[in-house]
Amino acid sequence: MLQSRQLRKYALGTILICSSLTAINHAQSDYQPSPENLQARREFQDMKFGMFIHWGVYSVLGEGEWIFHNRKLTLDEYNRLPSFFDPEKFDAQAWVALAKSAGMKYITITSRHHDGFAMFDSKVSDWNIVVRTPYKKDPLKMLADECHRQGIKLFFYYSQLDWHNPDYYPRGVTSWNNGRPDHGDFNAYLDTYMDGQLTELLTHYGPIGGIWFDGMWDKPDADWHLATTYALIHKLQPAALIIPNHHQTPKPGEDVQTFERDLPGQNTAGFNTKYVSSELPLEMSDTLNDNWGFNIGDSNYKSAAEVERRLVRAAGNNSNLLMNIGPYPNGEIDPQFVTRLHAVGGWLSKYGDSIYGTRGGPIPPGDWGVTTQKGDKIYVHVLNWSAPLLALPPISGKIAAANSLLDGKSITFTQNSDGVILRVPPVAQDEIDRVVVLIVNKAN
Ligand code: JFZ
Repeated sequence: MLQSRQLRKYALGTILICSSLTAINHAQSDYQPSPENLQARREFQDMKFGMFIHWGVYSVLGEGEWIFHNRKLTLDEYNRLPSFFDPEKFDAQAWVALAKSAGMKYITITSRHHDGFAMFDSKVSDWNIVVRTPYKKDPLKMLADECHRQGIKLFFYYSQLDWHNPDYYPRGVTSWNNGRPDHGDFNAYLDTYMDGQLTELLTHYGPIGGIWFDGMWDKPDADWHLATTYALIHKLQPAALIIPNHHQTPKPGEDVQTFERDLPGQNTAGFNTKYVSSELPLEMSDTLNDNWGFNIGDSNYKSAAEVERRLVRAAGNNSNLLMNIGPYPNGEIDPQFVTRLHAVGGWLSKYGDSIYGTRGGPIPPGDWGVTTQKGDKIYVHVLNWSAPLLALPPISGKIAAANSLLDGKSITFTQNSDGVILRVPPVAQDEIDRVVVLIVNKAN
């Protein structure tokens, strides 16, 4: 763990320096999002809460998805791993039902991570689950079918960084000597291998929510052929959203700006950009414990209340929350995750109106809480305020009524040119978010 964090810090420094010096990628510069794409962006924003899933052959070793790198394994050693990855308990129906019961509206799953191992039936390379594992089946196909059946959108995480393919050459900042030859054809890697797999993912699994890219930071100076890759995706499925985790200002052709383990613009993690797009939908990803992939030594689970708070803060910052779980190698999901997700779903069944379909509200987020809005309603989420009166800055429009979301009881308020004062209800038992609904007659 420590080792991997240190390395990431090192990698990060290099990335920041390199990326500030060079304009690296020629993205899809003449990109005009199609009407379907713009519609998909709005639907994406409405969904607000998604399930991130990191699952691969690395899950067997129970030390996260960077184990190949962290243990400095050779190719020959890592190649043994798929032969004992056999997720006999994988149940697509149960996974999707779990996401739904948590109030999540979409799933983003690793179709392949940095080990390059395709968790789907790929004809482009035999380094995939169907050929190399005793399981022999395509879990992404089962998951896609089940998502379509249960009305959940499915996105594919796809690592552009590859620790396995020799054509990923020259190698990047995370490389080590794992036995790959000192030559390779990066253009073939991008145009044949990667675009070939992306074509499979966008043609064999029905309508897909989009592709969540990760790993460009490994070779910040490389030409990633983004223009052709992004155009290919938008051609195959115009509504598919391109969501790059490159921690930089969005490039043309990209449809969502995503932030890793941080609220948009708040770079506490140290590797996110402070620039926040006012145009693109926003997303932040986070982990339910401290790891993405299954780590047997990680019991640092966030409580349901903590997840709810993060979701509310994300929504108040006009962002989605993509919350990660790392399933076991046998396909089961840690019961510790399950109980927490069920609890969050229970909370959302009461408070969901103030989250789903909303956008960030008119009042800047503060330590006290955030606001969201939808139609003529402003939802005031009081997360951290112990006094009976809460004073807020002025808002445009006249408040016609103020009610507590939980019980519909009316809330006393005053509104004048100085702002709005609410008499917030006392905290009910264990209530993490007191939501006051303001009905506002918009000023003309
Ligand atoms: C990346 C992956 O490496 C990680 O395994 C996981 O999939 C996450 C969602 O995305 O995480 C990163 C990427 C880059 C840095 C740190 C974490 N970085 O540059 O410091």
